[in-house]
Amino acid sequence: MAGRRYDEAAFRRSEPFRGGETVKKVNGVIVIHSEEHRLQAGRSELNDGQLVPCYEKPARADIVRARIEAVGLGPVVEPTRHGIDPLERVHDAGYLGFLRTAWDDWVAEHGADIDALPLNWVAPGMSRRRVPRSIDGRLGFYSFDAGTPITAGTWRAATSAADSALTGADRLRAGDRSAFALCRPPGHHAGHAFYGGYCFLNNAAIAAQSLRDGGVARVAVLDVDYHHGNGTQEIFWERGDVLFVSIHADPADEFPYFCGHADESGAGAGEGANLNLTLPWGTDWNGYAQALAVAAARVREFGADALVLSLGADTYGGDPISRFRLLSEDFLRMGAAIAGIGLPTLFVLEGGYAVDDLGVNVANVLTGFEQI
Ligand code: B3N
Ligand code: ZN
Repeated sequence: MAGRRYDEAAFRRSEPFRGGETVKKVNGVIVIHSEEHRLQAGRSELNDGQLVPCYEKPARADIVRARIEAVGLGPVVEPTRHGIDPLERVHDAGYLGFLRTAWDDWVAEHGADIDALPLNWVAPGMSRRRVPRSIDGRLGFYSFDAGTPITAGTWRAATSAADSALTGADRLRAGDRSAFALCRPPGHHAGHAFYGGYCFLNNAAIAAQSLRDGGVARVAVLDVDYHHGNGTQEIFWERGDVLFVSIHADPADEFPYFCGHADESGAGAGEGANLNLTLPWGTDWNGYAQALAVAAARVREFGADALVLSLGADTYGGDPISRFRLLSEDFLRMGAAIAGIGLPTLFVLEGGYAVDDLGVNVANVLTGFEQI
């Protein structure tokens, strides 16, 4: 596909969608979504020393879907089941086995009245050589935070989200210019053998690997979520065939804290195929657009044949857990800039917790993309 560059003048002639107004129908981007997302409905996460209601909740996907349909960005289709094999291309088989039975194992020990959260983690000098037998030990072994409850429906919701991303990858391979995997739970914090940050299976990484396995030679993953995609970075750290670029809040100040610094560039065959662009609290569109231009240039230079876009909208100024200052209309600009990279693009939903505005912000990215 020929590269189409972002044209600010053309963008200014288009109408920003802000919600409430009459919406203009735009060209469709296929949206893949499963109602099974609502099976992941955690009751509480540990935050500021207290158990508080989960920020990552079913209403997030519902409002995105509603807005997509209101602006005519569909059709919305169900994912195709892909089974365990494409998950094992990215995740450790032991980790997947743990995740599949974790809820039942937790209930056998603690009952079903509370969600499964870890309490103990391994520190330097302790051993990771043996996977604990106890469910409490295994929760700590395979996780990195206490904000990501495992519930009765976690496995089914997470595998449905991965299936959405895989179905989107299939569409790109079939020749579509774009697809949107409306995933819940999100994925970019989940690594080869760990969960955290509301993520269990790394939907974007699973889709990127599926594109590679389907014959796409070079794949780029661009992560525009407010938080660093530490799981995606870890999965592709030593890979020269998958570029990972992430624009995010400086981990010196923000979750996930221990990963995402600017000097992390990959290793082995992957040396140079990892780029972290860190931004300070308070970043608005001016600062963000500069980083996005650097990211887009790196993706073009890499010579990617397809782009997987980890789409978090928690860069929004109204987000309750984040500290950037993007406006709803800036997400149109973001979509247009992504279109300017000129690659078949699979959008995969990640974070974004300002639920009332999340639908507008996510749909604006897709609209901005489709209008270029
Ligand atoms: O970072 C937080 C957090 C920060 C501020 C909060 N306020 C002001 C109420 C609440 C929580 N929590 C740690 C878990 C963050 C997970 C982020 C998941 C995500 O969106 N990844 O992209
Ligand atoms: Zn995020």
